[in-house]
Amino acid sequence: SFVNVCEETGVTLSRYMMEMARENPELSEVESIFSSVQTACKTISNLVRRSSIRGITGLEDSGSINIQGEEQKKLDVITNNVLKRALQYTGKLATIASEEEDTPVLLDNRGNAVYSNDVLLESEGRYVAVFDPLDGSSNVDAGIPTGTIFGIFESPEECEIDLEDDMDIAARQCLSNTLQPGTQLVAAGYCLYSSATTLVFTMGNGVNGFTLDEQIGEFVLTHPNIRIPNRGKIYSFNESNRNDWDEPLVQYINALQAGKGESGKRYSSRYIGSMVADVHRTLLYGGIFGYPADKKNMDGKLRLLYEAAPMAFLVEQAGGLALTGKTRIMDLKPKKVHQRVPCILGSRDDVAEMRKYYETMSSAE
Ligand code: P6P
Repeated sequence: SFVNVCEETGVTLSRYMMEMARENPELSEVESIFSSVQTACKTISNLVRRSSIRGITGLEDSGSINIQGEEQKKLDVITNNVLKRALQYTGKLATIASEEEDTPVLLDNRGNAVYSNDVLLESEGRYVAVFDPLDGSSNVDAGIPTGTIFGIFESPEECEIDLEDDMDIAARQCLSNTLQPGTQLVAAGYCLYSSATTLVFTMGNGVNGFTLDEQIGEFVLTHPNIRIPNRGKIYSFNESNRNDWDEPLVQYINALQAGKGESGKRYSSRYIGSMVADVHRTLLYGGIFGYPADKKNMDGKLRLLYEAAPMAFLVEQAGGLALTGKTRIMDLKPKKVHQRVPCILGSRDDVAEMRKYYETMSSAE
């Protein structure tokens, strides 16, 4: 199984990935995908830092609305193209799905989208990449942290095609390539663009964090083998939605605010409103983060395929839990690419305590 490689801090990501590929030949193709991801993240970091200087802040001039119904920012489109190009020219990807793409895109080994309305050419890529190129982009003009979230699946050999839909054949083919549960993830990670640019990822055997050293232009290992504390003292939710939350969650948060939770201590509230930043703090400091279901959004706001599932993989690999309330997020198979899911994740004991409220109150119903 996976042989972990050198863990001394300071080793570059490029060297880490070369050693990892040498020790784990079955992951050597993932290494070239990671090489393209890290290059894309360096480019995105630069774009975000210099967006005001380069005049690429604000909304997309065309006033375009993405499939989520959100106004697209210039950086949403630019960063999506950066990541898409970096990934497709690896020649390792069969399909990519993005928050900023209406439907998944099937690629040939030169990285060109290969489907048209009727003919589906063969694609030699073995993997599927799913990503949110700039999560939290609504915050970027105010200098608030943002991030890139990505997940890598193996591409299934065959794909059932449902001829009922009105999408062209290849889009249907791609769609089923991407609709995989988090348990099928081969790798997942995020890149945080904040006071530092930090790439945190897992390949199924622990979580490692690399920080961009801009003096040498390399990510270097700074957070080997990240383990989330079993319990924290921070809860991280958008409390403006509190009146619409499930009752179990309201009771749980009330207990934390009154110091009446299992730890007996009052928790602090920290909410940045950028998932990557809130999850990164939760991974390092412990505590609980969530975008839960509410009466207005029964499935919450975060997307299962390219936000909640990759983050759930990371949190579980670091020793934490990631649930919809009661159900394990990684077990959920998406029905649609942009499907939303309630997402509550963090320290094992904090999330387990939250789950007790759901189990106790729903069984009482
Ligand atoms: P709200 C950003 O738009 C995002 O998708 C996540 O990064 C973040 O956790 C959430 O939405 C914030 O949503 O409704 O609290 O502003």
